[in-house]
Amino acid sequence: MFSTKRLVSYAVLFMALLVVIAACAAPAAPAPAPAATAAPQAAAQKTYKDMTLCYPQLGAESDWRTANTASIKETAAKLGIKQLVFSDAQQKQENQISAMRACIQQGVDVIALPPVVEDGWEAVLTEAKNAKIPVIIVDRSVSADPSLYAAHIGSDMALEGKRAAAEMNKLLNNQGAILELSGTTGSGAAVGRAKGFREDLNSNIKILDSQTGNFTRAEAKPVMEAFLKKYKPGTDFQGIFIHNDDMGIGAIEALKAAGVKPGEIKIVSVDGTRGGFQAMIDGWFQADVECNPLLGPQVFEMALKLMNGQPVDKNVLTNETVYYPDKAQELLPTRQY
Ligand code: GZL
Repeated sequence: MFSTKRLVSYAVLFMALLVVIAACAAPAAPAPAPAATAAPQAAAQKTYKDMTLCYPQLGAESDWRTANTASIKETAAKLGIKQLVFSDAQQKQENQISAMRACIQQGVDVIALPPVVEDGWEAVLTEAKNAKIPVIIVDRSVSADPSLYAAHIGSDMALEGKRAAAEMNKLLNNQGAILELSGTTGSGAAVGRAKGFREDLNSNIKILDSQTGNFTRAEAKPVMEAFLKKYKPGTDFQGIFIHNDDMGIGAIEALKAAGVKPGEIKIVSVDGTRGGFQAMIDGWFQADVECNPLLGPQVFEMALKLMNGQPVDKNVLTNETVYYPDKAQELLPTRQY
């Protein structure tokens, strides 16, 4: 028989064995929790002082364009942005594209492009996108795929054309013949206005002829002179649709020289500049469809949102109206452009 002493030793051995087995089978103690990591710091919000914005302006062809340039430059100065990279393309698309490429090279934060014409922007917009530089299309539209730019801010040009047609229908009592002095060929403004005008012009009013005056006084005057050699005012045509006030002022010079009196021919213009208001006061224009150039505040507000990765509306259209001679004298002193 085992002595008591031997039994105790066996028991101690057995217990030790149990402890060893339990230790081997016990799951490993969980690793200590990692030290809590701080939440990732939200990227600091960019401010206007951080902003370098590229504005490859299309030209200086009209009072509207001058006011648009002033709105961009004055807003940039007021907001105290880091840098406005401004250039004037003299109404040439190749100059605008070169200016954009220089801005992409510079690594600007945002490009705001007022495109001279609708087509031909895919390549440079793709380059900007690949460089992760958002592009805002300003004023006129582009035909490029909307995925190639962040947003458009500007006027509904077709609506402006429709408004002009409604005025012409009233002025000509829904019958007769008119001439058209259109804006820059292929520009979103001229294409849209012509389209909207034709959609809503009364079918009893004939568009006798249409020529471009490229949105300038200097180019519109000879076009009107040529029209007057071909068509008798009052007899052959009773009205003129003119795509902007500057061309209207050029046309008035030719009408005056041909002995036409204010009001003999019904003229509907577009923009609502001071020059257009004066032409209404003098009896030459019977209506002026508003097209607002003062887009600076909206452009910079949207640009800052884009810099901070915030969502923006894809198409921001300006609210516009039609102005008439009976209010022109009273409103002229209030006009900002
Ligand atoms: C319209 C703008 C046009 C104006 C013209 O939004 O692009 O260009 O109507 C200007 O006066 O030259």
